[in-house]
Amino acid sequence: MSKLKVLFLYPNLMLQTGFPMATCTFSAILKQEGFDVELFDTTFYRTEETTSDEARVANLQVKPFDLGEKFRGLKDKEQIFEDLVEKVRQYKPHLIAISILEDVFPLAVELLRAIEHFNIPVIAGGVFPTFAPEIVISEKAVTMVCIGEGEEVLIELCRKLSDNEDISRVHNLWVKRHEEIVKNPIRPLRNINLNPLPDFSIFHGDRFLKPMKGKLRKMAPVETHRGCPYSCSFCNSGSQKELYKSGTGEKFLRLKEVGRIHDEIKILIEKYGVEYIYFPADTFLAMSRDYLHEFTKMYKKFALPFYCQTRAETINDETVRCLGEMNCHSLSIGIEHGNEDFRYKLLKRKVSNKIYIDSIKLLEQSNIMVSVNNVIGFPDETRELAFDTINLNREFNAYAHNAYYFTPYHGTPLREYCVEKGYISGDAQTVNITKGTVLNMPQFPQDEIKGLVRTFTLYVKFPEDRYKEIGIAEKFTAEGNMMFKKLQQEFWQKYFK
Ligand code: B12
Repeated sequence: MSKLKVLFLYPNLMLQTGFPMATCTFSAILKQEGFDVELFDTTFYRTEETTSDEARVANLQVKPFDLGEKFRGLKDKEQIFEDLVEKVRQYKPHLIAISILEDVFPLAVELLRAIEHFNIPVIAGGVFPTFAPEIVISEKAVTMVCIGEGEEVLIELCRKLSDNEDISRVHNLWVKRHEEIVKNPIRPLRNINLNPLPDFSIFHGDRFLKPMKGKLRKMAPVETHRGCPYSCSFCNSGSQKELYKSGTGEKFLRLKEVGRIHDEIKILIEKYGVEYIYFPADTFLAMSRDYLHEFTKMYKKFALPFYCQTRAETINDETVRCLGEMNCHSLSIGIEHGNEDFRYKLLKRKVSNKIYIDSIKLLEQSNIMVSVNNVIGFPDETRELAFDTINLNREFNAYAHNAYYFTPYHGTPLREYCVEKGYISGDAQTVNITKGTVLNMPQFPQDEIKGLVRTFTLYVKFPEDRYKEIGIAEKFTAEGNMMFKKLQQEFWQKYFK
């Protein structure tokens, strides 16, 4: 066979810029191996009416911003399929590799069906295929599903395809063969220090641009960790740990060597002119004191502003000092829910309200812009419980108090709970966390959840004597919408000048 050609497909939400580490890393690895790689990305097509960033602006979570001229000429959704077919016709790949998060699975299926007639093998990987392999493999257009990490799978698969060898025994893969599905065991975890600098060049250069706190920045992600030490019941990270604990007996959480991170950042600045870093770790400060000191010493030399997310328990005088020395610009903390009992029992998140309040107050004394993330519409939640979240948020001053809809992702313990309780059907498909709830709960109707998500920040920031007006703004009636618009204007004037 001539040089093996791989076409990566990245089904994305409209204008959700920022890079997926997996696709960029795979591209670098496969190029290193001597294979040819190209990409088809849906980011700049009009696949939805509004972007998730616009939904955040409407719900008063981020400052209104203008993405600028560059982002105005989006192509229509129909055009995607024509463009994709044309791309496949011209490039003639030997393998199509698609990365899928749950909320873009329907789009992924549409894309794959549009090119099914080319009869090119398709490998699907990512969090959704890992935790819902039956659903993904049952799609006719999919040939193989990768469970777990993909680096070594892709290397082996491409070598085998290139050498015309049997591909049905590649570990981590579920492979369709005749009428059966071969389910191979999980292989050991990847040593992430072996990964080369992700290849950002396969994506359009505008993918570097990301609105951060009302300003468009040239941003790139740098992977420091893989995995999370915690196991919250609504997140996929706990299930990753379980997958490998039972599959290979290994610990999923790994940290990259500081020296490797240094080299990546240096290239990002020198080669790509990056001016802002995003550390996509689930819990950035999940590191030992020694590692933190080594990291701080290394990063201080660059001191590029950066964004990261961490847990409240990791915030103390020392970590705040280190974040300051490194020039941390923005940090998110997941509050998730304001009722301790509910949080401990249902969400398996054992952190007290006191720790939340103390950690955010400590951060208030720094220059770091802190956002807190909250969720409304958890299974069994009531309006009263949601007000516990509002009341906890009223105890401190964050730059943004975000509220998202609870989303029952496949592979999370809370999804199973939702099915058990009859809040969703077993085959329910989730939607993006900014777009609505899929749970049907008699004690907490969908419209009430929607009303509270849109007014959450108002309840947190406005004095209690305004609650009557906010109550009106919760309703999706002409009067409610008018009141919401009025309060929204007032909020922007006051808090997002
Ligand atoms: C960084 C990040 C982002 C980035 C980049 C997203 C991306 N596609 O990588 C941004 C900011 C864009 C983002 C957005 C969102 N995210 Co996010 N994000 C993360 C985070 C914190 C780290 C992901 C990461 O970089 N991991 C490192 C890479 C290397 O791992 P990986 O992507 O899992 O890929 C490995 C394997 O899955 C596999 N693999 C992946 N793709 C493929 C493809 C092939 C062909 C093969 C063989 C293998 C393979 O191999 C990779 C390496 O071994 C995770 C949490 C987590 N720990 O995973 C959440 C996570 C992925 N995000 C999540 C969510 C919900 C979202 C949003 C909906 C949130 C929002 N704000 O709207 C959006 C959705 C965007 C979309 N396109 O639909 C959920 C996904 C749940 C699900 N089941 O789909 C996660 C798991 C967090 C959670 N709640 O549990 N996110």
